Amino acid sequence: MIWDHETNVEERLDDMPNGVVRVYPGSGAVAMLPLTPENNYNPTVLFCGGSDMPDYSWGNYSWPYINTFYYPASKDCQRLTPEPADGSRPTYEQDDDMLEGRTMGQFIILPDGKLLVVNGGENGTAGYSTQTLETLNYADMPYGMSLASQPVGTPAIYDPKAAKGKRWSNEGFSTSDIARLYHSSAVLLPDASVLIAGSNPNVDVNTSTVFNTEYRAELFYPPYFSASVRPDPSGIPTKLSYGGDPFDIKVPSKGFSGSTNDAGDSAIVAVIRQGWTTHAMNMGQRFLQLNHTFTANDDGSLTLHVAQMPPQPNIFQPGPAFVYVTINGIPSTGHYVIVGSGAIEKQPVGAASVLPATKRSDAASGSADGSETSTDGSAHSNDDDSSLSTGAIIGIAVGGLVVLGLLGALIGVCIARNRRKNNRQPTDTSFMMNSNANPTMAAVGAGAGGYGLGAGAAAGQRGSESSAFVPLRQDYANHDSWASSSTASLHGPYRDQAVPQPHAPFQGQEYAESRNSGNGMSMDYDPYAADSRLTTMTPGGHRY
Ligand SMILES: [Cu+2]
Repeated sequence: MIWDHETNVEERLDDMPNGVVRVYPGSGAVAMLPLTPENNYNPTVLFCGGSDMPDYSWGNYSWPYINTFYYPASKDCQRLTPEPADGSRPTYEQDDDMLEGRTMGQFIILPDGKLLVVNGGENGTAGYSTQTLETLNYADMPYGMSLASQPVGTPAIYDPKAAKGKRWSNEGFSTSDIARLYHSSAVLLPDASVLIAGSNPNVDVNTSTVFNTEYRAELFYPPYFSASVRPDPSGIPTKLSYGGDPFDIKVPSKGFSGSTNDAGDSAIVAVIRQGWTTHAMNMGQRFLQLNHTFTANDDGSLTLHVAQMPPQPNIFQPGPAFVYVTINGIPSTGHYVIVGSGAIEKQPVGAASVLPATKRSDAASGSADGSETSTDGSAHSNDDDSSLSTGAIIGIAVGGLVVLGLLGALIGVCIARNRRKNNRQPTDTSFMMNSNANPTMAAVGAGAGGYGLGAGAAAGQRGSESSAFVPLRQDYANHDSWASSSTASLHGPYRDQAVPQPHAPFQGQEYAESRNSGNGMSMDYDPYAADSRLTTMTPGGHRY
């Protein structure tokens, strides 16, 4: 459906091909592809996975009519450009299948313009229930309340610019053994790693069921962390306007390898809004590539001449974002920026930035060790002790992790909810995790990749260092230890807030107070759980 909110006119689009349901509880992974100068900032949406269960299966809003947890999730992907540039009617474009079926997969747009899909399950749907029409008793439900099974522990990366048939890769990716099903989350961090947390396909905290309530968080380091150095740009403004004068970003030569001309050609200056994450989606997630030209300086450094935001506030709303500069596929850290006025209001709009012509210098080149920062397949050298090791980069990244106010939202809410210390740290991993790394490596073949994945880089080697899950160090039993390692306030303002009555705006009261005498649940936030408070203590056969 396309809705013109100014005229309040709806235009119904064709049904999703192949009968795949992407919305809850099919819950496919959905993201807007990067908005770039090449696509003239015209949005295209990517839909992957979900479920193509027959209509009958979905049930009656109380429970599904089939045992969803045995039904394979979809691997189908479609693209849709809602407003084609030529004015034609929007049509779906069949895209490459994912490497495995996924329900509740979640897309994270990385600074290099590729999309990471994480989390989810190979079978079933989102939601939870105490029964299905095929399994009438809760005691007989094979995965407790979970309507999904076979968690997918291996992320995959989708390259929207790759040729069809070569867009997906998970070669060398490590696999988490933590199930991330319903109520899981992920978000890109300023260091370009991805924070992954959550999962609770149960009506309330449940630490003893098969897919138990999950408090452990992890960091996933995408393959670009195999680089020994990353670009260290300076001159990134703290505010971006819609149109207006361009600005310069300086990238020292020690932050990249190879010719400076190539570095300039490869550069991506991306404005990323990570979005607000829950239920395996990031609402408002955006990636916008600023236009640029460059000057290759004789000292090897690179000066990027960068346009302001396109003069169209509708495609990237005002407010906070991060700017990453990616050179040869290796991103810098993110620099915090305010887009437009930062407020929801009419935005000043200037003329599109006019950029100076590119000036090349064939003699200029970066001074970083070339073995680990290029993306063109050069050999990966491990015997070079003059550069930072990969471990060093990851170590630095971990050290810098918890500095984020942004994250406070996630962490603070988690802590507010994790009141009962005894319930913490479930470690049951007795269920089957699905690690497809090896089979799909074969399927994807050597052509995939592009992160310095050189001929000399054995998959096993990369698996151990270029993409990795790292448990987030934390002490759930002691909030002070969080506080001491974080500048984010754990006591406010990121607390559950009261919703005194349904559909009322937040009142700013602390939810903890209002639920002290209640059942300790946060169902007021879950539109699918309107009557779940009635069934907290004794599962009574409802689907949420
Ligand atoms: Cu929910």
